[in-house]
Amino acid sequence: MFRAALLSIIALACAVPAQAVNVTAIRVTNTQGLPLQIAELQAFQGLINVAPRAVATASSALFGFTGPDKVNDGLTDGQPYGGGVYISDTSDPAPYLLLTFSRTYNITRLQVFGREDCCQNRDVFDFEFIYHGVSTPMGTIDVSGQGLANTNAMQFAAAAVPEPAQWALLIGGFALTGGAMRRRRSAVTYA
Ligand SMILES: [Ca+2]
Repeated sequence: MFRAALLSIIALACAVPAQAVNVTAIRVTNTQGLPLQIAELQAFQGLINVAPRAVATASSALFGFTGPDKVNDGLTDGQPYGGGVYISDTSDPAPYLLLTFSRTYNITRLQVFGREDCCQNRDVFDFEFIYHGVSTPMGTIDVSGQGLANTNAMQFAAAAVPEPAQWALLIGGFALTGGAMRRRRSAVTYA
């Protein structure tokens, strides 16, 4: 019985990853209700920037400027008139940008590059991590006071995403638990 309980605990520990940094999408808004302007958003899993693997969409785009795909094109250039910055439409009442991944990533670091030519007071961003439709506010990255550095970042603790070997252990744990329970029931039946 003790063994079955222990296996159940191991199975649960493997099955419940800390979901705060497990991400299927990232949503960005402007904290002050100002237009959203982003030169580049980087989302790291370990040392790898996985943001370019996402599809970028937005609530609106300012006519004549570049679209949301500029936020994950791998270029940190912050000059909008050179086509380097995504800017939301100035009449958009609640602009947002969404990076949507085709699989789960374990994001450990966000870094955002702001606009360089002007209006850096707008460069304050709120982030939400979305995991299969469930949204978690992750905090703010303030780039507004960074001057020429034009970038700031936020770090997260790595979470355990079950790897294939862990899933095998998990399934094996359930099988053993089930087997132990069946044996126990059998013993009662035939005593
Ligand atoms: Ca860019």
